[in-house]
Amino acid sequence: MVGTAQGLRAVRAAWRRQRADAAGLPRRGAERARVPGPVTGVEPGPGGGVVRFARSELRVCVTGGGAVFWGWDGAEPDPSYALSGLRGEPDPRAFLEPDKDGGWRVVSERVTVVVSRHGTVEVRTPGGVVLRRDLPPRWWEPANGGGARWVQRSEVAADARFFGLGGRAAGPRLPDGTYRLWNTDPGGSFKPGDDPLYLTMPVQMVVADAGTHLVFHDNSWDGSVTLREGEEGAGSGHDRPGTSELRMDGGPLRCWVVVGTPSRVLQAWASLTGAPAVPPSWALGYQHARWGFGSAAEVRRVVAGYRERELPLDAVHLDIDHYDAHQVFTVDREHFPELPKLAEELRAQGTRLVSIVDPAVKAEPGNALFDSGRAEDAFVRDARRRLVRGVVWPGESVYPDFTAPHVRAWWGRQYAERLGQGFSGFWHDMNEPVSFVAFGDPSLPRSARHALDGRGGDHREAHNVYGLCMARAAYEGLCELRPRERPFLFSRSGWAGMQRYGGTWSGDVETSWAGLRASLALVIGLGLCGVPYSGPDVGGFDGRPSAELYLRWFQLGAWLPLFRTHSAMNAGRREPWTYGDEVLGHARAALRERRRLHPYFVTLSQLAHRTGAPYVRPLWWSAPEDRALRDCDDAFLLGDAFLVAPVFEPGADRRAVRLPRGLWYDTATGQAYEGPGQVLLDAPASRIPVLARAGTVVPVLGDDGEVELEVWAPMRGRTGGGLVVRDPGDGWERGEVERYVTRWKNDRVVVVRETATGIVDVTGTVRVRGV
Ligand code: MIG
Repeated sequence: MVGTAQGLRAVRAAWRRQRADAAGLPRRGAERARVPGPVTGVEPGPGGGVVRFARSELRVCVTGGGAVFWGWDGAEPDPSYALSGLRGEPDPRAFLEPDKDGGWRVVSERVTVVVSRHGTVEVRTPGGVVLRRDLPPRWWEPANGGGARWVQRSEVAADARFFGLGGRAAGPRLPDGTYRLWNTDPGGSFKPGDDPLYLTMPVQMVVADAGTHLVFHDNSWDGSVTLREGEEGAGSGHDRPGTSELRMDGGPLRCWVVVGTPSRVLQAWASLTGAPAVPPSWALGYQHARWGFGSAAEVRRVVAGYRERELPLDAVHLDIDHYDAHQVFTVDREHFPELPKLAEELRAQGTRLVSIVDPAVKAEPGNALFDSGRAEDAFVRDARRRLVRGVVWPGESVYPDFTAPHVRAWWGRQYAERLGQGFSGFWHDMNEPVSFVAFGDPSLPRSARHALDGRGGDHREAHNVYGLCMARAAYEGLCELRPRERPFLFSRSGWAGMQRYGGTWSGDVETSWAGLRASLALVIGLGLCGVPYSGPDVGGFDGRPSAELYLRWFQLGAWLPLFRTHSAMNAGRREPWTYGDEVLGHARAALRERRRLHPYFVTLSQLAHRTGAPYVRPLWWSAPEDRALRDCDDAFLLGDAFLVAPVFEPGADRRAVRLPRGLWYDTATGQAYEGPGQVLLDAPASRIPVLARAGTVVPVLGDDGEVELEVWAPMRGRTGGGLVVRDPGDGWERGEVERYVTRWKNDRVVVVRETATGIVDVTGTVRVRGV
């Protein structure tokens, strides 16, 4: 665009905007540094109390669930965009009590918090081992008043590894470096190392020999985290601890820490921030999207292509090219006439329609959405009460302020139009939010005003929760409009707690082998931050993958919660028959296996809702003490049953796989391997290695279309088992958790179901493998 007259105008406008933005923010001027100073007194209270220092105070509260809150300078847990209504009560038995050297401590069943005389806060296991040491924070306060910037430096064990921080392409184990906390559209496809991306979160999961903990700094401002892994002294020298340094441009210094096994930590996290929404059953199938179907006729042709080749297709996603002039909540009626009819026709064939939804509203009187939003005073304004304008797909646009309740309600009502067109699900895009004509950042000016649910503030605080609040608007709107169905939505941007409303996807990932790797890193990392439903654009977003890369991506995608092919406007196509007959055959096998495992994905989605456990887990999930597994990012666990080892290299027909302890069966050959250790497995073009844990019980779809149980023999002399939740349909029913136990009896594998009233032998009805 630059170089054209229009481009020059846009660049000049961007400069003007940037200057206006700076002018709209309070000038920082001289700053004074502050640290807490020495302790001056305490005030015990339920779960902890308040420790006073010369120049600050610290509120500490341990909840019965093992989560610890602390806040400096009077910060409390509320208000918060991350927390759900429910959270643990203060532990009634825990109080501040004197510790040595003039410090104070709170002792509870699961965790001990020790506050030193100068404001160092240590989180220790009940056995006294330090998991995290937060040094006294340091604030910089503008001499002429206003909010402080601050830094919190923390130490963790020398062997600790860092995970999380939202969707990070360099993960899942986060290498040393600085990670910005500012949701960003990279403005083109991304690859490993590109940072930040669309979805950041101040959530760290730290795994060390001494234990696992999660830290959440409940603060949505711009900031950064600098991580540095520690080093062990190896006999001679001292250990150098790992460090994490969090710098925030403003907002409260408050955090939550949860301690325990990975599964306990995620459970406590989900109870703090909300249970992950359960996607409707069909959203656990295979979905296909394209930017640029261009017409309903083309959609029909593509869907017919799937049918002719007997490839199951559960949903088709329409991108912005089906809008009228790129305006959300409209339809290009010339190319997509009678959308409801198309939706009905596809639905009859088992394929739903999903619609992209962008937040930007074309700023043009006569545009119905603009007019109705203006009547509601729905759009973001600047300090002088003028509408803030950006440039997005519809052209010059304004942005709904989703941090205002009345705006969320207004926006939520707009989904009635989408439901009327026959759409069953929603794909939120561009909600970092994006403006192509930048204000120094491809987003809104930092001085833009937001309601922040009555508190009032600017974009510096609202930016990172923009996508989260948009998801809330849609979710709540859909619950009102269609109360008997669970909404399906997934969103490019978001923040801590977004799992309450839906999932996400990996955005515009580069079409390369490196992109393939990054796309898995995002899914694992987001799962550890409490967002279990996600997946990549299979095949990559841009360009055209080689047949081999496409196939390996497809084979990975088939084992991820959101399994979707998608690509950019001018990129190569992503239908499985585009890459020749051999690829088509192997893709068909992957699709069939996905369909066969549908009842298992349903179980995982129900368990994620109940326990917070992500479907996709790092290999160390049940063995965080196994150091080799912490460094292993090329494979993952799918629930308790499977270990999936994708192929990330061209030309590979075998790969090394690191196994956690226990017995594992190669599901293709039935061959058993004992972990811990590394094995070399065949990975021909027809499949990627998938191992089943000995003793596991997996619900699968039988040839007759009924759910049956597939059981992998336990290790001799050991027992196994599994949980199963049957598909309760697309409403709000929860389904019952069925518990199975497997064991050897003489030379036979016996399977029983444990119920409240007793034990039922179900051996006769299951299929046993691995014997
Ligand atoms: O500026 O709607 O990540 O999935 O196809 C690009 C067009 C806008 C970015 C999304 C991508 C989508 C595309 N969108």
